[in-house]
Amino acid sequence: LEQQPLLIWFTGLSGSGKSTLANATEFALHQKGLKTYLLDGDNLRSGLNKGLGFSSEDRIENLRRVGEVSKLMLDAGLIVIAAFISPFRKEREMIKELVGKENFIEIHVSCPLEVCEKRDTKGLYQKARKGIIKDFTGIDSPYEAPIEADLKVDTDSKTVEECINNIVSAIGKRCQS
Ligand code: GGZ
Repeated sequence: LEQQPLLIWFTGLSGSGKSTLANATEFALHQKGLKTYLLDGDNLRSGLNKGLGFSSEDRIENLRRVGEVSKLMLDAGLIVIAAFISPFRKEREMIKELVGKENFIEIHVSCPLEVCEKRDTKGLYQKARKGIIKDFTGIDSPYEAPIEADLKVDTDSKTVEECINNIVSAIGKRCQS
């Protein structure tokens, strides 16, 4: 694998495993001596995107800024790993166009809603069901699954290790072409 500008985009429901896989992907790429930067809700929504909530408008603006920041980082030659629910096909498409499709890999972190809800690592699904949190993805806000992702990993039936092997091999194939 060679250092080349690349945006590795993870999309999926809350609790699907995006952050886990994004972190493990970053670790695997570091092991190969590559320079990466990880963008996710935690580091963006607390800073640059502070003040944005979860209405469709705010999610669109959140993702627009993520796209622009990613583009700057690609210009600096980094491999950017982004983990956002990014529920709308149109915005994912826009980001792909913005950075250039040759620099974009879309990974669908697929996991049934029931399983994400059962995991409920942060107790957010329970709050959403009770109506304490509004506009929660999968409950009262939509998620549009990718139709043709570069790679789909099923975190319900596969181990983290299996998913990472598939992800690294997809990245490797892309970097050769
Ligand atoms: C979805 C929410 C919501 C609502 C708070 N809907 O599983 P998490 O906790 O750690 O990750 C989720 C994160 C989603 O932020 P993103 O920036 O990835 O979303 S988007 O791409 O749609 O802009 C979740 C938490 O924020 N969270 N409220 N209502 N997720």
